[in-house]
Amino acid sequence: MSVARKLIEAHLASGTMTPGEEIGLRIDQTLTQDATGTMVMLELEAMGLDRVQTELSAQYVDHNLIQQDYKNADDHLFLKSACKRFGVWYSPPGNGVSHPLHMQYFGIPGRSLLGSDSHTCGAGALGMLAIGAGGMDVATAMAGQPYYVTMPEIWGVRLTGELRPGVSAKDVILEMLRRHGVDGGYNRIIEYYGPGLANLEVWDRHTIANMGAELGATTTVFPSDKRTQNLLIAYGRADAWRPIEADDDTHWDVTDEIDLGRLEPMIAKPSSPGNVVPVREVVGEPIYQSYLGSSANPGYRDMAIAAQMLREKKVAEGVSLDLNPSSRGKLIDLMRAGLLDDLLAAGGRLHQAGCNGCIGMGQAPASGRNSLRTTPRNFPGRSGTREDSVWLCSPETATASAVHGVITDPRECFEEKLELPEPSRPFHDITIFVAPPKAEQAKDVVLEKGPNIVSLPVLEAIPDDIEVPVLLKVGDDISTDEIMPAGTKVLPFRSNIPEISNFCFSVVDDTYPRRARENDNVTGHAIIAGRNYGQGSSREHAALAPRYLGLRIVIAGEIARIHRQNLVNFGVLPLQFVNPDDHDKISRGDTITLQGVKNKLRGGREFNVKVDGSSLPVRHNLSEREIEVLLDGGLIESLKQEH
Ligand code: MIC
Repeated sequence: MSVARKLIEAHLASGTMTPGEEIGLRIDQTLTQDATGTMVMLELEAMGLDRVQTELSAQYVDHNLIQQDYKNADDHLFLKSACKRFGVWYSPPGNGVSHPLHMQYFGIPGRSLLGSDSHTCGAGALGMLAIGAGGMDVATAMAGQPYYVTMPEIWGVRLTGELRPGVSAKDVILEMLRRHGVDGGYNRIIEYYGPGLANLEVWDRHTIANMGAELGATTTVFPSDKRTQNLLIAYGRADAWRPIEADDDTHWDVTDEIDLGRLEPMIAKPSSPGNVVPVREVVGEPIYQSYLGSSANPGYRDMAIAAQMLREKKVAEGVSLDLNPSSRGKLIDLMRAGLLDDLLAAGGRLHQAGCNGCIGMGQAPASGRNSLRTTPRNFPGRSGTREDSVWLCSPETATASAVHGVITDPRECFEEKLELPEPSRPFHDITIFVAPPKAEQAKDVVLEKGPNIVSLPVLEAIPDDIEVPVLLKVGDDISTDEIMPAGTKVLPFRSNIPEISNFCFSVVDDTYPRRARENDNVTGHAIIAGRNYGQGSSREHAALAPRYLGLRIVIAGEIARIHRQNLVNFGVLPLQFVNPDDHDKISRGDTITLQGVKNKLRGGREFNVKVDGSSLPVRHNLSEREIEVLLDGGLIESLKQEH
């Protein structure tokens, strides 16, 4: 068996491990961050939960750090009180990004982790079954229920050889994206194995696992081996280690191989993580910004390599070198090693540990100017600048380019490989978290709700006969950043659905919220989309806010896993075209009619919808459980009805 199947088998609550079938997974740990966590806590309140039922749940404040008015700060207080109330560990602002912190402080090989952030999969680096999901699914797991997902195929990627100087883990995942594109991992778990692993530290593996999300994969896993053990020993957590390896005769559903020794520096051009080419093809492009850090390059080595490359050098005039340490501890480690000096003396701009510009919270580039980033995503406008031009690359490429002021192949900066040993005593101090109080004390804690914290809207169930206009038609690869943007103007409203819904689709068509409100008084509406609709972030706001505005049906070429689950959780019917070309046959303003929804969904996978009188075949891939959730009016209603 593969590591992935061993992990699934150990957590299987329902179903069989047949690819394509729905399985239920027992969840040991959960992770939430502030941008999705406020909704999760409101959902726990709406469910009437007393105390979390997981082995461990942790809540991180890493997104909304700007505090330009009371909203972010109110959210932080709310989250802290909710953590005390429900029995969750709280990580205050300043500690850093959820993913590296969780892996370092709470990660345990062999355990399952569900997180309301699509990059939760980063913890797969430690041999965990770590999956990103929408907030409602995480709230349900916190309440002790299984997480339901389609049993994925296991995609074994054999690594051989050793990375050459100037090439690093980011180039491995960019090569995967070059080969397979942003939907290459659909309904698959990517598992890395083979002799090349011996040369990849756990933080390198984290980079590769993190951006498995960009391939649309259910998750990524690595074995738990000697390197995993060494990492846990360094953090004083030796007891957490246990070995987990794939068996020699493992059967893989899909296979691939990468010779690390032949890999060259890669870069994703604007504005998709799948738009990857070798760096050598784009050298000489002038740059405005080089951005280091984020959950996609969170390790000590990722900043340390930049510091070494920058020693006694200066950043080119006019280039902004933005330093975003992933955690308080990594910043302290760099400082203790004297490397922070090199970064700052060269001209770096130091930002606080957190998500920051990765999700458009500051550091937005000048319009149309090239920004090179080690972050995981470059969807249009995500940086905060509408006409942005963001490229994704390794710390080596970002640093070499910062020095020269143009995109530079970093291999020319290395005569030999630089040794970057992890600090022998890295910073690790559990008291940077607030531990949850005992159950007896927790009962009396009152949730602190500032004026920006608005309870969940009550939504009615889907009617049995639907007749709705198409209010929006979009093409392929629309990300949740386009459906429900983030950034400084929008993110502070994550705990306020009526307010945040005003920003829905503003990148694509800013008349949508107004038109939807006008129309919702009448009937509700439909959205038509192409392939890979809803890729990217796990934010359930991308389902809940359009639903609040009256969205009833999405018909798409294909809907990305987390977004599809979020639609179901909030009672929106996700359908797919049987013939992808039918996308061209529907226009904005057409009327979609579907009569007898209940019988149609229960009666089979394919049926016809009427589009302005003519019939089009559509299909659903809902499990029986999901059909009932949908007909009940969403997951909260469904859970209430079970009681
Ligand atoms: C992202 O990369 O888009 C984030 C920040 O991790 C999001 C979280 C969010 O939208 O709050 C995600 O992927 O889930």
